[in-house]
Amino acid sequence: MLTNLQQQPADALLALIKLHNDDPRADKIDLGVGVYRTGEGDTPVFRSIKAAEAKLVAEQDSKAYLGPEGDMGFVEALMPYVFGKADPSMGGRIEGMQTPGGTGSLRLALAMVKRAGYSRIIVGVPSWPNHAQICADLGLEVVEFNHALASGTTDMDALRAAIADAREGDAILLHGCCHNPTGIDYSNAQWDEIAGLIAAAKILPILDLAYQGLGKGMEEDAYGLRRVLAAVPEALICYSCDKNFGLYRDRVGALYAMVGDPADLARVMSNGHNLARANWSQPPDHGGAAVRLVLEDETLTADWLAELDEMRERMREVRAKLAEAGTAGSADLTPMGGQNGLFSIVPLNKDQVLAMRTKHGVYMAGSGRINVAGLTMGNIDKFIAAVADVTA
Ligand code: PLP
Ligand code: TYF
Repeated sequence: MLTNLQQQPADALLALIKLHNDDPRADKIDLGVGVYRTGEGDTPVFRSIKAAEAKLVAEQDSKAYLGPEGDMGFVEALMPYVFGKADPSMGGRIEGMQTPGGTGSLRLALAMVKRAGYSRIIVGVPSWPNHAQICADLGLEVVEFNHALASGTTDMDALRAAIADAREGDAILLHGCCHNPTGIDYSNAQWDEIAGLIAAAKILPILDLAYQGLGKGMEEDAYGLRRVLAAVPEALICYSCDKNFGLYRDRVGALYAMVGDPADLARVMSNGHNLARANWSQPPDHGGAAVRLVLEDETLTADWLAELDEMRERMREVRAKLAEAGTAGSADLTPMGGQNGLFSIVPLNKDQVLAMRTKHGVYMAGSGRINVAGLTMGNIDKFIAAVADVTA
């Protein structure tokens, strides 16, 4: 019977890791999977996390089960950063739970909306492929709209039309900041409008915040999310700490639900707990505990924020250098200067992306997406020359 199973494609992004590793060329460049890299090309463990981990090893006296909600100290310590310091639970309307990464959070959020009776999820495309994959696995219909224009700005008309066409009882999945794969985010003025549109259409916002602090800053990157939450009665928030604490493989995330009446919160969250038990029982503890220890300690928190500043500044330098290059062959790199986070799309077709890899040893996603953090002052000129060559 198991032989009835059909062959499934490998994750195209994760497959690039192996292709890159197997390439013997010394000057190859990995711009594939989205992990931050320093100017030396490393993805080190954060100083603040190393210190928290040392403390954890010294002080942790039990590894007994915590329950499906995970480490609630971690979940609550994060809330002022996500929802604002003034009233992080919005009057007792928001509660969270720990999940295995942002992916686990999205899985729970989408399973929860399915259970609540939603059947359609509105998603701007292109998006992170796992959004559509999880929806497909849960039998949720994805209604697509165009996220961005070739000129490098968001396609507000497409978003307005998608919301105008929405039915009451649809949900909309939006990237809070640092859009993956385009790097093209809504401006604050656009978020103001989006919040009103979502509220008027009475659709459920699901906000995916996987890169807070990697765009413009921790507060700035939460603007859209907070604006939408202030306008609507209910929302789900899918959070990842895997990029902004550098914890990728430790799988650290959280799911938050906001409801209109605090009296409904425990019942709604009991569905998150119940779905977690059916999926993974309990989240892995280590990474979330390390984040909690960082956030409970003023010195470690300050160091973590300084590390985030360094990362953001380095990516800004790379983006400024790309924009400064202007055009490479027929590809306009200028818009990348104003885009946010780890990703941008180089306007290349499939053959050109393949030529980048085979001829120049530059590894990037088939969509033309690059991980901006894969570029350094040592390899950026080679990258720009390669783009010029394949688009000449
Ligand atoms: N959401 C988006 C838009 C992402 O790009 C990612 C990927 O890294 C995630 C969520 C989930 O990240 P993780 O499951 O690694 O925490
Ligand atoms: O888009 C990226 O590169 C990151 C990392 O199945 C990632 O979001 C990519 C693919 C995947 C899981 C994480």
